[in-house]
Amino acid sequence: MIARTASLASALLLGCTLLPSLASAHDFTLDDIRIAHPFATPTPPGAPNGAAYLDITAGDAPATLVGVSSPASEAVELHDMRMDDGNMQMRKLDAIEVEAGETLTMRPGGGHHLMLLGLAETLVEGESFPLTLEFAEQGEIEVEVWIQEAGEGSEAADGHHHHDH
Ligand SMILES: [Cu+2]
Repeated sequence: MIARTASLASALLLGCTLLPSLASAHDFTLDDIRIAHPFATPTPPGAPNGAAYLDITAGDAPATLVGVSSPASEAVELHDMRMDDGNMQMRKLDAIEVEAGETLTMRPGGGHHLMLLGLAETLVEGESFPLTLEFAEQGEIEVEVWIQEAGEGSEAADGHHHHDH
């Protein structure tokens, strides 16, 4: 468990300093829940785990995320990462509740994220994979997760930052 925790933490910390470029944001809706730009950061070859991030905006009713699954990994857990006594601690949550009208933002480097445990394949930049989110009241929605490096742009540049490859 210690080795696993350490590798998870280092994978997450890779994305700590900069946010991914989200110039081409992609959104999904389920009832009045909005899921904005799901993404995952690339993993080194052989890495057992990865992490995915997305924003959830609840509509008139609260949105309670109770389960996530994906062919990209054996399991997907809801995690929260916080500083505790100077150490980054990750804990598993049974659910993530977003109040009506609120937005939950997931970003590398801390807070909520979706932990991909037991990756089927290395997460390679430029590729994507499906992810199914299950909400307590509204049911399931499948979203497409883009794999992108967390090293370009910034939150301030979101929507204004364009670049061609
Ligand atoms: Cu985690």
